[in-house]
Amino acid sequence: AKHEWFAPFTNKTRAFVYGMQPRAVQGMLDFDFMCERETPSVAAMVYPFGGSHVQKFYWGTKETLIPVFTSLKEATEKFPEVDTVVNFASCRSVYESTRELMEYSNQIKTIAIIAEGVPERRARQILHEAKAKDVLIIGPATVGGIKPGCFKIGNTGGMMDNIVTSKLYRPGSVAYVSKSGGMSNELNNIISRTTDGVYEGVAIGGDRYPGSTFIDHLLRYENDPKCKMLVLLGEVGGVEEYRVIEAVRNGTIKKPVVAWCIGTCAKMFTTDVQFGHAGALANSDLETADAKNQAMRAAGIIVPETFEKMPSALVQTYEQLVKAGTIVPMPEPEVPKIPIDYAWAQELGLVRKPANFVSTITDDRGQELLYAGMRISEVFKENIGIGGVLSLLWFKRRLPDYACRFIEMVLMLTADHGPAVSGAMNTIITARAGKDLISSLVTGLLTIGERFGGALDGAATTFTNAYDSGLTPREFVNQQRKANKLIPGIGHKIKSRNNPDLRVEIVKEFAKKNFESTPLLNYALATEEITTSKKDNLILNVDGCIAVCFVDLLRECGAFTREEVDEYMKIGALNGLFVLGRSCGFIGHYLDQKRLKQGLYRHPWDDISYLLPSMNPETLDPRRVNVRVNVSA
Ligand code: Q5B
Repeated sequence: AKHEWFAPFTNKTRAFVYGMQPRAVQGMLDFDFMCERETPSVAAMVYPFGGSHVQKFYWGTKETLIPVFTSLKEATEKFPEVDTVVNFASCRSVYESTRELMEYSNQIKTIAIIAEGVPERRARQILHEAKAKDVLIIGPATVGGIKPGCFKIGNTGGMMDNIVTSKLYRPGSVAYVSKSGGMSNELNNIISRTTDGVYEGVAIGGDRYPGSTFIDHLLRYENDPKCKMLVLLGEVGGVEEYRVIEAVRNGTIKKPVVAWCIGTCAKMFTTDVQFGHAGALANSDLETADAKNQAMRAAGIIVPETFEKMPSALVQTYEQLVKAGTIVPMPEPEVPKIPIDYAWAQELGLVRKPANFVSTITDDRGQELLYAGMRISEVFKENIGIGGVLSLLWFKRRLPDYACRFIEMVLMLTADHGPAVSGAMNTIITARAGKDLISSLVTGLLTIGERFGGALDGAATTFTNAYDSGLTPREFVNQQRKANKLIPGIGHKIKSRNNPDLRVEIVKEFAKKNFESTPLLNYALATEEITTSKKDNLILNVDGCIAVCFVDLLRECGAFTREEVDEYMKIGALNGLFVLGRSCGFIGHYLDQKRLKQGLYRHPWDDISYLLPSMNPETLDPRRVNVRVNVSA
């Protein structure tokens, strides 16, 4: 967009942000929206890494997309109207990137350099080249600048509420130049309280060799008819204020200037003091704040006695300009509503919303991860083991030591039962089909169910109901048989009374030794007496034994109410023990197959009976055979 030389920023200014700075971009867009700009001031970001893409930002309460280009060439081609760049490159790369930006000086006319610590030699080279190419440089080591109602460089002005308080959403008549963001914020505040507000403000940066200086900006303000009053906030160190004095003396600057140089306290120190900015050190008497304040006062610049008297100097000067008709105060527009980010509003306690999820077991938001309220460091300090961790994550409480040991024992003895069991088979076949660990593990886990490994909850519920309702084991077995139901937890494919499952023996022994009492286990063993009298393999199996012992544990350890125990049975906690334990084995089988480089498995034909209907339909379907028999009879 065309603009006068003295007004590089208008409400049409479009900029690139160089570097991945989404917060700064959002701040600029929020400012634009507040100022009722028609288009966002940020046209695109330029970021050499990660490929060109788009990023989502807020435009008021709606969302908009801002492109990110990896090259300046692409960005300038796509957005020929952009003439300003806010360069967030670090002090290490800012020289190269600024020089690259200046290669587009037919388009890019203003560059703000934010980086601190730019080597002075590099800063001087940039300065020199920018002059030759007629590019305005603001910085380095600056927050940038702001033109109310028009444009904001990066993070200038601070948070949105600060911008509103300082009325930076609409133009005033006072333009200032300072060195840093902090000084600018101070001026934004003071000027908004003492005059009709800021027209424009630039912080030139605290280094010794800023790309543009006080005089460059004050001359712009002097020539800008909309600016009526100038403010300069300098500091100890450097001689740039003398160039302003000269301009006032020779009449180049005619508008009233209110000025102050901070750092007058330097004289209280016996040695030379380096203040915060790299350039804030007086190398001669001329560079002291006192000398500069005196010289400015002598030249006719309005310099208060102290910085504290700056507001009254501003009020006086402003009122004179109003009286003379130079400034005509405008009616205040409505204070714009600032859309606040949800996260920030929540932090301030301004909004609440019902959460979509509730969790009561872990919390990772604080400095330390919590398991049911227990710090992870405590988990290790107290050495609670995997049984203790499980008691926290599954049952949300610390269980007695013997209970934790029982959990660990269950995990250990269900960890595997060889490659032949159905779940392990599935894992192995899947691994051999070339699938990954998770897929192979999951196929094994999906096999766990009522018949294989997943009979714990069923066994717990069935035995408990029978016991609680006062059925004798015999009555219980008969009832199940009558209902044509298998008893979960009874029976095994290979284990039997003559070939006992030693895992079951270990569980029984532990429970008998450590639990308060084992009424459910006793009941299940009495049931086993009956079922094994029918068939040798109808033993209390590993699922059944763990299940009844676990109910005994939950009921007798004193940590749970009866309702809680019932709920854990209902919601599948007990099957969780087998699932977790057996995952160890399935992963082992997966790794084993991969290690052995086993190829794709194909089941041999001779292990499958192929009985297809077309071969001899009448003999294949027993129902048809019966039909034939009946007919012939
Ligand atoms: N009958 C386990 O069946 C098996 C009966 C029953 C009353 C019963 C079967 C069963 C309940 C589920 C269960 C967990 C399928 C087992 C595990 C983990 C594992 C696995 C591993 C590991 C065995 C023969 C006769 C019939 C049936 C009667 C059978 N079960 N009566 N209650 N529960 N159990 N699953 O040998 O009159 O002749 O018709 O489903 O607890 O999975 O190592 O392999 O660590 O990985 O094929 O240990 O018991 O018996 O079906 O031929 O039946 O016994 O009614 O009577 P079988 P079937 P009848 S542990």
